[in-house]
Amino acid sequence: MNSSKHTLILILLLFLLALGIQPAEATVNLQCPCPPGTPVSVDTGNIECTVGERSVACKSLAAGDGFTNMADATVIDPQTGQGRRLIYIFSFDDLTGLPEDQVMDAGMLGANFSAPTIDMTEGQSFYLNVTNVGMQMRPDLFDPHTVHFHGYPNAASVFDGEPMASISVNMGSTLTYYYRAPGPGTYLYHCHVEATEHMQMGMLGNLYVRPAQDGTPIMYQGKTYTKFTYNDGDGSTGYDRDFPIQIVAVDPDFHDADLYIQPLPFAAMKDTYPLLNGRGYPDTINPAVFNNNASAAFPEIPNTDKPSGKVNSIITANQGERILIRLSSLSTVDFYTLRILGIPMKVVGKDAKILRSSTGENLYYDTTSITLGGGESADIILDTANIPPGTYPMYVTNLEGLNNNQEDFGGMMTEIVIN
Ligand SMILES: [Cu+2]
Repeated sequence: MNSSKHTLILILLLFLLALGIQPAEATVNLQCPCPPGTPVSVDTGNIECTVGERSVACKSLAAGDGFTNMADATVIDPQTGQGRRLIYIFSFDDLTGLPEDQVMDAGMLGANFSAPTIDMTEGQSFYLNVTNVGMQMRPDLFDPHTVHFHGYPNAASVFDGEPMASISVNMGSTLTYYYRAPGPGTYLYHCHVEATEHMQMGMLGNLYVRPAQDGTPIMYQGKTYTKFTYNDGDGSTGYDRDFPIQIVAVDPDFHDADLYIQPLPFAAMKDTYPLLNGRGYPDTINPAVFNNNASAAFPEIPNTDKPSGKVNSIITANQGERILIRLSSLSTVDFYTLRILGIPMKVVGKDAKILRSSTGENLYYDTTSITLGGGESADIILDTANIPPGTYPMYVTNLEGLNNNQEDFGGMMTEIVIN
C-alpha cells in the first residue's frame, strides 16, 4: 500500500472518529396535533385545540429525579439560611409548551412532588408526551418510567404503564400516551416501573376527568351550575370550585437509601412524613412554590432554582358556594381517615363512579369522615350555604398522621377558609 492510500485511510478513519464524538443528542419528539404556537390553557395546563370534530388536549412531562422540601427544619440551607428537610425524589415535571430542544435541560433535576396535575374533559383526545430525562443524582440507574392512569376503564394495554404488559420509556426517549378521555371522575396516576420504589420515591399525581355535561346550565336547589362532578342529569353534583387533594406519605430512610445507593428497605417502609399533595402542614396552606434546591444538601451541585413543590392544599370559597374536593390516596403504606370539622361532607362519587343505584336513585351520603387506602378516590361536595365564615380544619384522624417526622403538629392537615 502506498503512502497516499495510507493518508486516505487515515483521513477516513479520523472522519469516522469525529462523527462518533459528536455530543449525543437525545431524541425528544413531542406529538400534538394542535398547530405550533397554540398557547397553554391557564385553566387546565394543557395545550388545547379542535382538530376536525375532535377536542384535543396535549401535555408534556419529564420523568426524572430531584429534591423536595419537608415542613420540618432539620437541614439548614447555606444559601437561604432556612431550615428544611430535603428529600430526594423521582417524579415528573410539567414541560407543556416547551420546545423539543429545551426539554432535556429543563427536565433534569426538575422533578415535582406532587407530580403535575392532569386535568382533562370527557371525550377529549389526550396526548401525554413523557420524556425520560434520566436520574442526575443516580447516573448508575437507567430505570425506565411510565405513566399508569390508575382506574381508567379503557386502558389500552400498550399505554397502561404496567411495564410487563406495556411500553415503558427509556432514558433519553419520549413516548406519547394517547387516551380518548373516558367517563368523568377522580382518578390518579403514578409510574408503574418497579412500583414499590418509584411510587415511594414520589412518582404520584392527581388526575381527573371533567364530565361532558360541563358548560350546560342546570338549576339545582335554586342555583344554576355549569360545572359538575358527573353527568348527573339533575345538577346534583354541581359545584362552584374544585380542589384536588391527594393523600401521600414519604419515608425519608427509603429516600436516603436510594440517594446513597444503599439496599432499599422495602418491607420496612414507614409513613414518617404524612402529606397532602406532597406537603405537610403548615406547608399545605403555604401558597409559595418550593425549589428543587439540591445545593442545600450538596453544595457542589449548582442550585437549579427549578420549582419542585407547586401544589398546595389551600381550600377557599365564599359562603353559599359548593366546593368539590377530589380526594384520592396514593399512600404506599397506610389507610387514612380524613375528617372535616364543621362542614358536612357529601360523598357523591367513589373511585370515579357516581353513587347512584341501577334504577337511577342518588345514593349520596353525608358523613364527617372518609377512609381511603392507596389507589382509592372519592368526590366530596361541601355545601357552605349555612356555614358561618371562618377557618375549618381538614385533617386525618390517624394521630401518627399529624406530624412532620419528629416535629409534632403537622402532616396531613389543611384548612378550609369560608369568606
Ligand atoms: Cu418511574
